[in-house]
Amino acid sequence: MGEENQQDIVKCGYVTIAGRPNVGKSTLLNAVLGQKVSIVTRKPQTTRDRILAVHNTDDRQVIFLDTPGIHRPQDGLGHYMNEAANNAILEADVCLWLIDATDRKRGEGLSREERDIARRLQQTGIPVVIALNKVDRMEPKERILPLLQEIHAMDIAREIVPVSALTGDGVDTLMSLVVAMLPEGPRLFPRDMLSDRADRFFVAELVREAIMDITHKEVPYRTAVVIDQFKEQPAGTEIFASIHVETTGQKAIIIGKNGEKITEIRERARAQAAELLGCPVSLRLHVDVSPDWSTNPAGLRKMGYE
Ligand SMILES: Nc1nc2c(ncn2[C@@H]2O[C@H](COP(=O)(O)OP(=O)(O)OP(=O)(O)O)[C@@H](O)[C@H]2O)c(=O)[nH]1
Ligand SMILES: [Mg+2]
Repeated sequence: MGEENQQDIVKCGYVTIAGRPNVGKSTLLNAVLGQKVSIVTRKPQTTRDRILAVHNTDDRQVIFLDTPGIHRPQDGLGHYMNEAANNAILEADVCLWLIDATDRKRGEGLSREERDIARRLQQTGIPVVIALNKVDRMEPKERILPLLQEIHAMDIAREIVPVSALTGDGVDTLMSLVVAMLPEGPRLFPRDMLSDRADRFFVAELVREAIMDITHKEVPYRTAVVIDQFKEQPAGTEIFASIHVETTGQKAIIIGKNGEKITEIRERARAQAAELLGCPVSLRLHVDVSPDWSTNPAGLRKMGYE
């Protein structure tokens, strides 16, 4: 292991997982890694930043970039998210374009937004593999055929693979095809490295995930989480985090009647953080009003989106 093994020649390269919001990009990444690196919710625009995660086996090192869903931006945060996704695509050896095969908004074939993505990918010249996700929800299975035919006719993808990131169906096949397209070389990252992010980033994300699941309407989209203190003590890790919202109304929603909401958010995030860190965690949350943080550059910077 260690030094010597890192010099082995393996299939090694960058695979960017890109696509529209909510198609299952982060679910797929977690499924391949066999652990949760990227937060997942039922709501679109969950992932806000490029997240690097490394999948090592004896014969491969796949460096995944999970990305925010490409959408029509409404504010500074939306622009930031799209740019993070587009930049990550340019880093890819292979772009894994995930499409929700069950999205009825498209009608029979690709939507206009999806055709925009196709055009952009074609312009980059980067090899594309398309995964048609959520096939577990597709009844009857033949409903996928018009979409398959349209994508096939566009000649944009080297491979088109139906998968379910949720059940794992087709994921091994997908990965074999993607890995076969990667260059050969020495590992670019240490074998024991999972991500380029520190634990405090993941804890902030877990708090945001709990908020996105527990609150509704505009609140999930106006919330950012910043870790103020992260103290590793012999008895466990003590974490102080600020939840930033834009209005006092949103603050009241997050706190809830008699503090019930914030207690629920804290308990959920604390339990997940303890699992992630493998030690007891004490989590203190504070809710702050930062007007317009999602629209102005200074606000975005303060929340770590720069
Ligand atoms: N039925 C089904 N649901 C899935 C599948 N993959 C993902 N989902 C669900 O789709 C929703 C969105 O999943 P995410 O992984 O957060 O999607 P994403 O593409 O990362 O979304 P953004 O980060 O917002 O762009 C969640 O509720 C997932 O459980 C699948 O294969 N089948
Ligand atoms: Mg995501």
